[in-house]
Amino acid sequence: MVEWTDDERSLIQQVFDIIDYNEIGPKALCRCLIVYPWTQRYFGGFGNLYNAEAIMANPMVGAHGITVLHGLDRALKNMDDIKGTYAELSVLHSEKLHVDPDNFRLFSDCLTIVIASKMGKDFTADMQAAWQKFLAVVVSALGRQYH
Ligand code: HNI
Repeated sequence: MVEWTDDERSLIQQVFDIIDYNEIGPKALCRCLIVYPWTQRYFGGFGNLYNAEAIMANPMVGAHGITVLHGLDRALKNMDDIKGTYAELSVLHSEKLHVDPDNFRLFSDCLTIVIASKMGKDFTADMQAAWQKFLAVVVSALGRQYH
């Protein structure tokens, strides 16, 4: 069971407060698909992913980026039971979508980079520490069904 200090809870909440899902979600997923092109294999039904421009202009990628961030929102609202919250999503990603769980961390890193570039100096080291802990718990919960 993961313990959260009041400071961590507040810092994570502050990150969510500045996140515009409609902007950050698409940017984070685009970055993941561009920087780690093998992650494109799961999105064969999304149409044109031919190059970075095509990925960034693809409305299905954008929409899915927003869906993923709404998925993260569930963890924020259930900080004390992230594992339970993601039990079904973990089954979906492993058994139905066959997503390699390493990709959860790759996506998380892209998300952190997009947030850091948006927040600039406001993304302090303390905030990064709390945020990365949060994402690590999310990644572990999503990967739980694979172990
Ligand atoms: Ni993911 C669908 C949440 C990472 C590939 N994913 C979803 C859905 C949510 C979600 C929510 C919609 C489920 C539903 O329809 O019931 N995904 C998350 C979260 C993370 C994540 C919270 C990480 C933080 N997903 C990833 C990664 C990949 C991925 C890293 C692949 C590289 N996800 C998918 C695919 C689908 C999906 C593929 C189905 C998309 C579709 O619409 O067909």
